[in-house]
Amino acid sequence: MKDASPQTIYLADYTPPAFLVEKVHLTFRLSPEKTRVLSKIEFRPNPASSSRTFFLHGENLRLIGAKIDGAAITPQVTAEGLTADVPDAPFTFEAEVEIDPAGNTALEGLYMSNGMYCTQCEAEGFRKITYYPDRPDVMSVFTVRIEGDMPVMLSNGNPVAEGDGWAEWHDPWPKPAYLFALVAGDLVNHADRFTTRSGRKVDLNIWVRPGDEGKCAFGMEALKKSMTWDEEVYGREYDLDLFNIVAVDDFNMGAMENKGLNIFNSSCVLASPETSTDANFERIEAIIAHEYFHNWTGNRITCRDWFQLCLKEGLTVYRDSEFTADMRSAPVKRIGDVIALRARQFREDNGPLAHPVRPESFVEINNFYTATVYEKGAELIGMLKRLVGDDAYGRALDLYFERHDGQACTIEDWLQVFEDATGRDLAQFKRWYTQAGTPRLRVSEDYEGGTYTLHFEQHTPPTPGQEVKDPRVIPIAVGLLGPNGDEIKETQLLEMTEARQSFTFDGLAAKPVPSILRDFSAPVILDRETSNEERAFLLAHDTDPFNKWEAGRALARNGLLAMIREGAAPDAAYLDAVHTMARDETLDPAFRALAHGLPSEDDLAQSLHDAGHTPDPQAIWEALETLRDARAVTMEATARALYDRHQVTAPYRPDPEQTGARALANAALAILTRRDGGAQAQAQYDAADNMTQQLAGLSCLLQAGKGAAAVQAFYEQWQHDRLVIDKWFSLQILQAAPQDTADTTARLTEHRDFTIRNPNRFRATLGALAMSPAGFHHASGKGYKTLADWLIALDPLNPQTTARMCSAFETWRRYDADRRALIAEQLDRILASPNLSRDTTEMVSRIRG
Ligand code: 0A1
Ligand code: ZN
Repeated sequence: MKDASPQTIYLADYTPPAFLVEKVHLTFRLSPEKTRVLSKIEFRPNPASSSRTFFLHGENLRLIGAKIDGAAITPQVTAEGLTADVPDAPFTFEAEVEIDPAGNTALEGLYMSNGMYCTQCEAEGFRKITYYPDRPDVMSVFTVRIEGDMPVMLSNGNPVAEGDGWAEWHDPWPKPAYLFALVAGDLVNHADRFTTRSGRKVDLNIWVRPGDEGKCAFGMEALKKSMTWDEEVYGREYDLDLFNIVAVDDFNMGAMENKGLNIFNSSCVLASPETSTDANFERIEAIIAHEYFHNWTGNRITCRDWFQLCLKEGLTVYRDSEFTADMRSAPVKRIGDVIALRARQFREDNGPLAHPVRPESFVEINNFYTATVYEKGAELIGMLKRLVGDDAYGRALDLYFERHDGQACTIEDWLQVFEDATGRDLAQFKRWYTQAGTPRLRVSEDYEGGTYTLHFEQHTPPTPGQEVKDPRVIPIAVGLLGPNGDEIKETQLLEMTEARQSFTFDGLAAKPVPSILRDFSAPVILDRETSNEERAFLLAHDTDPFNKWEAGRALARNGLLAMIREGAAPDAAYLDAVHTMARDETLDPAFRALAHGLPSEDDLAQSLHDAGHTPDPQAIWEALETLRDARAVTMEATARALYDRHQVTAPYRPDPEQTGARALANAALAILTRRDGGAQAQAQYDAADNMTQQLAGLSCLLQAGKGAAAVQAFYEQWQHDRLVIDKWFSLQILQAAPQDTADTTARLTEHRDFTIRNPNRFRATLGALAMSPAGFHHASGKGYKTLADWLIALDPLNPQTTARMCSAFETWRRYDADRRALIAEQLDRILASPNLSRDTTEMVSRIRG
């Protein structure tokens, strides 16, 4: 329900909790509509607080009764919680409340998903389970008794005892309430075992609904690899005798790191070759690792308050990206991460939702699980590591774990550890946490008498609430190439600290070609006037794989911008360079497949906007189509050869080699489809024995306008599999021509398998609309209206997912007056909906501006 005046929470207002919790005992009497939760909480006054106000969060709870030290009390209850008079000494608070898991469509707190009970407590869901100080700096030891008629009943930590219709769990590690979890249902497990390096035997389980047992093996291997990696690389060992993962069909996010009982969106853990693509496998491996790594970076050391979210998320994303780089190809991982960072985080930084990695205020914390907090947060860790060096990073992390184990910490604590471990002053580095916006880095150069100079100038445009930005420390990795393409200066790290700064390189026989921001050493936008010849030169010769890819990407982007702005023909230099690279068998196929990708429609729209032009989504789409057609003409024979050479004949494995080969062959298939009208795609579709090949075939057939029969066949083959049918919904929308995108979406929302109640299905459908710029921004406005209609319908059921999906509108100010008016109309319509949630109200108000 909309608060009368939603309250803004400020970091500056943080005060320590008045009371700490020693121990909690919870009893759950499960019943779909009337679950009883009995709590017994041992409080003591916090010596670090001068307040003695006793306040417990609680929302949508029916209070049955409460006691202090065994005597019944009548607390004051509001929509946000409960207050009571309490002794100025340790005391026990007890309460009995009733909640309605079956009616909980918001999927926060205790809810039901396909007949199974499960919880989601981050960030502030525990207060929907019982009265409690629901803040991360209150850590306590939990014992949980579950009573119910479910065959499997799980909570955090270790099982203590069980009997007919009950089970008891104890978690010895103090934790904040957001890490609490409970699951009960008809579940089966895929079990395994891991022995830690100190010899602790850990039982591992992935719990799934009967029928999904065959989709657990990959996740289990990923879990064991993660456990080994964290021991070897960070010296972190698992700390319980049991680690449970549960797959849940209805889940707002990807997964959740609850202590000893991770809960996963089933799309992020269930995998089989027949139903999952290579990309799914890679993502599942990364998410399993991410949640596991949280056991130390998040659980053992947690956040003092939600403003510090990046403390656990930035670091854990960074750790999972290192893991993937180690398991697979480091350059391919880096390029993929930068593509995603630019697509999501740069976009966020450029618009009305821009906020610092550590925000200073929020209305609804769930709206701050963003690309900025997660992905830019991870980039900051990467920069810190580059600046201090690998050894010092290792020492700092050891000190972090030693000093802060068991604590709820801040970014100040984190930076202090680095200062103490390295003797470095990080005051300027801290600006990366407090200033929003992507810095622009302008570069110019001169060469005289053997000395080459690079001149840099940094500037960060204003963001909402932050007009002026101070210069940041920017680690710029640079290498130099000689005129013949040889590397004459290996990568070195320039440390820019001023608004303008120059760096010189002496003793050069000729003017070099610089390779700047290697490995994307800082999350900035590099602005350098250079020629296409130089880009083609770097694409051919750069030893840094990221910058090699970047050079090709810049060539493609420039050519496309000229096509869009000036009606130019496809750039011959680009076509030639990309063709040469495709044939270079010394290059990793996965890299070549990536280098084949073109800048996205959204990327081009932003580039046009940055250059002072109003992007026309239809013109962008047409330019991309024209370039793809031109490429198909010049590359037809090469594509044929690549397709044949990179067919995988060995049994399916989602490993980097096979994944790379399939990615390249499928890039070739997309080219061939433009020439053969879909004959090869149909053959691939018919012969496919795995989802990667089947879906690539289907996607090409839809692209060629020949997909009708395959779409029908695919549905019939997979209608029993929710996760595959999500792909079926998405693909039809993503492959529709722009004028049909909204209508296809609307038609699919009428399909009997569409449901507003399942976030995966909703995202597969409406999210696909939002991810199709030319269709979403169709001049008729029907894309905007379709999305707004569904967001308005979803908000009363699930505010969190509604609010997240509103970001589809965040780029609206880039577009022409007609589109802006159409979008404003929809934003206003959403805002005018009766009882709009706090989540959606905040998001739409910020977007609307
Ligand atoms: N901490 C989880 C993500 C997560 C965040 C919020 C949620 O509900 C509001 C659910 C999950 C992670 O980083 O994996
Ligand atoms: Zn996380």
